[in-house]
Amino acid sequence: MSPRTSVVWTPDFLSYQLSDDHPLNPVRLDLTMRLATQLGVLDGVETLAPEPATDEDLTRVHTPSYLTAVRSAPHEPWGVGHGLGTDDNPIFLGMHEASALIAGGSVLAARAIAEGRADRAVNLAGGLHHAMADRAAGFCVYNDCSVAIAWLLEQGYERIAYVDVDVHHGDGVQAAFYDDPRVMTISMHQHPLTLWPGTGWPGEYGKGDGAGYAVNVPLPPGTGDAGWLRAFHAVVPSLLESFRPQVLVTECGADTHSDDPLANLELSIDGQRAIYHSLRDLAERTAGGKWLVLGGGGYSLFRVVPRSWTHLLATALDRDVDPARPLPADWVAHAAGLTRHPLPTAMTDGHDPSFTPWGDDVAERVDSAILETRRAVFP
Ligand code: TV1
Ligand code: CA
Ligand code: ZN
Repeated sequence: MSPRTSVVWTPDFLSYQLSDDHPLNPVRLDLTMRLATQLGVLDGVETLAPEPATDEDLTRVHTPSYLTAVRSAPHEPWGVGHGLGTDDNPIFLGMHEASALIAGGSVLAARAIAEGRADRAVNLAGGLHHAMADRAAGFCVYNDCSVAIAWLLEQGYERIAYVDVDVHHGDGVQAAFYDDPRVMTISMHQHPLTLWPGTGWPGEYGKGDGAGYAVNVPLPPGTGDAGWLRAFHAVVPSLLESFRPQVLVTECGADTHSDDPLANLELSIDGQRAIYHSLRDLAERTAGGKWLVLGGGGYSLFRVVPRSWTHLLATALDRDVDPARPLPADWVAHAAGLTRHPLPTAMTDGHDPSFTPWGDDVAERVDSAILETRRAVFP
């Protein structure tokens, strides 16, 4: 039987705009939905419109005093604290409402799966993995990933796996469940010595009952498709095979791409497409086909995110898009009206992600990262 996939979407997601010149520009979501629509990926797909997460949902993860601060910040911006009012997390009008709507979207996606109405559910506006219990961080106000996982635990789920392929460490989700063996968190990311937030060392493996249920794979700057996939396949499948999650939750930030302005990995669209296919395969093989797909970072707004996440949507819908597919002229014309950057012409970067750069010194350092992680989590 082919899996049923729900897509959570509302144009109101575009109101999560931290500031005019902020890298997390919602135009990337608008361009993705336009591209997926114009390629026919969303034909006949019913989208689910979210409600804002309730205080009950949010306080499974966040403190009540933080919610009060987020609500009041736009009106009382002085001395609000909680990480609010920084360059990364500016205060904006409607901040609570926009952030709670995204978290509500991830809860709705989780609910579609829990109620058996869907096997897979996607919220591309989600993936705000840095927000902590009591503070905003790294463009993230409410941690929708953690809020959705906490909701699933509340329904009685006992094993949730969270796999984070964003180039940044999934620190907020790791922290929320650090001592909880019901949630296995795995983050692949650029090495903490070279990228904010500076955590995600292999030695961070969980504590108390949760020891062994946090996994970190730091990758050297310059890691490309082959090295990234090599590290992933050396670590993630065997962990999920033994953990046997009831739901696989994935944070699918597209900021691993070589064009991304915020980080220094060197993946291509083709490598990212291969990641999404591997995640789908793992959901099928290890999680009974239950797959909750969240967005995340991705700051090459025109050249990368729309193509990468269109492949992600297509993967979740089992409507894989041929990399050779040209971009629709209407989409290119629309995007060309918004940027002076040259636009891509096809759904590929022309890379073969299975190509292995033998002898490359980055490959060697990827291998030592793999060994370090394996030593920490396979005692
Ligand atoms: C406003 C305008 C904010 C331009 C932030 C890059 C900006 C960054 C900006 C930026 C930027 C970071 C730090 C802050 C150390 C801190 C969605 C004191 C050109 C999931 C979050 C990265 C990644 C935060 C989020 C990082 C995600 N990098 N221009 N800020 N400073 N913060 O380095 O994981 O993708 O860069
Ligand atoms: Ca990550
Ligand atoms: Zn990121």
